[in-house]
Amino acid sequence: MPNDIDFAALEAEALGAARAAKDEADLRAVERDWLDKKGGRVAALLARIPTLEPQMRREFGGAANRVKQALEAALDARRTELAAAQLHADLSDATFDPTLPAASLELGSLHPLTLVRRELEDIFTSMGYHVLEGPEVELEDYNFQKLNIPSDHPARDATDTFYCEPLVAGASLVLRTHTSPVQVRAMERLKPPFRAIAPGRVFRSESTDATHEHTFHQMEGLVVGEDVTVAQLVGTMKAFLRAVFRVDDLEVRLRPGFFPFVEPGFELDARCPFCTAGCRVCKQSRWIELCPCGMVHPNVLRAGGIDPERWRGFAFGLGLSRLVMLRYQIDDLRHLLGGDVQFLETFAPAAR
Ligand code: FA5
Repeated sequence: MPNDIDFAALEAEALGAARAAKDEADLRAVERDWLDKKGGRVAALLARIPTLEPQMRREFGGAANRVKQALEAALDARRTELAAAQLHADLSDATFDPTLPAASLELGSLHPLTLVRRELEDIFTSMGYHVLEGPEVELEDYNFQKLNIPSDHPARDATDTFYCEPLVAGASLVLRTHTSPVQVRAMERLKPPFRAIAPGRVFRSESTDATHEHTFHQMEGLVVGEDVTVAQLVGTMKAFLRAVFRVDDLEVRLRPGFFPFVEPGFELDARCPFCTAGCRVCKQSRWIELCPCGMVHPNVLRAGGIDPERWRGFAFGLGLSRLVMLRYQIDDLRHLLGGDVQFLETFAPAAR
C-alpha cells in the first residue's frame, strides 16, 4: 500500500464536507469535487490503481471504494435531513394553515340520456337482445331506399334532413333521420333468428318546441324469427315500459300508424304526465307519441338479405329523448342537449 495516502483521513474529510452542506447546491459541489468521474478526488485515486504493484491493487481499490460508498451514504442522509428541515419550515410558515378544508373537487355525473340508455340496454340484454350501433352519417340508401322509402315518397318530407358532400361519387350521405337504418345493417350482419336494439342520435331539419328537437335520441328495436307476432310486439313494449317506469299502471295506447317500412304499423303513445289546462307539452292532446312500431315490411327483410317467405319480424323506434322527459318529469326536451350545467347537476348521484 503506498504510504502517501491516509484513507481514514480522506474519508473523514469527505464526510465532513457532506455534513456541512447547507443546501442542494452545496451537496452538488461535494459530489462534483469527490465523485465526478473525470475530475473527482475518488476518480483520481482509482486512476492510480494500474500504476501500483499488482499485490497492492486489490487493497488500494477496496479502500478507495469504501471512501466512495461512505460519501454517497453521507450525501443521501444529508439530502433527507435538508428536505425534512425544509418541510418543517414550510409547515411552520404563518401563512400556511393545514387545518383549512381542501379545495373542493368538482365531480361530473352521467347525463340523463346515458342513465336511461344504460337502463334500457340492461332490460333488453336481459331479454336476449344484442346492442348495436349504426353510423350517424348514413348512406341515403340505408336511411330511405332500403326502408321502402323511394326518393319520390311523401314520407321523406316528414323527416327532411341535412345532406352531406359524398365521399364517393354516387354514394349520397345524410345525417340519419332515425335509427331505423340499423335494422337493415343488423339483418346484413346477424343470422336470424335474432333480437337487437340500437340506441343513438338522429337529426332532422325541424322547428323545435317542448317535445321536438333538431337533434335527439331514439332507440331502434328489431326482432326477426319464424313465428314473430304483433302480440309479442305489444308484450315487449309493455314489459320494457313497466321496467323503465317501475309501475304497472303507465297508461299507454296503441293506434294505427303509417311507416313505409312496417305493415301493419302502430303508434304507441304514453299518457302525458304534465297535463294541466293548456298543457304546452302535449298541446292538450293528453298523449305523448313515444314508440312507433310494427311488423317489418317484406321489402325491408329482402333489402337486408332475409327471405320474407320464411322469416318475419317486428320493429320499434322508441323516442329515447321523450322517454327521458317522462322518466324524470322534464317539461321541455330542449334542456337535454342545451348544455346547461345547473340542469345537468340535478342528475348527480346525490341528487337523484
Ligand atoms: C320514426 O322515426 C320511425 N323510424 C320509427 C319506427 C321504427 C316505426 C320502427 C316503425 C318501426 P317517428 O318519426 O315517429 O318515427 O319518430 C319516432 C319517435 O321519435 C317519436 O314517437 C318521438 O317519440 C320521437 N321523435 C320524433 N321526432 C322528434 C323530435 N323532433 N324531437 C324529439 N323526439 C322526436
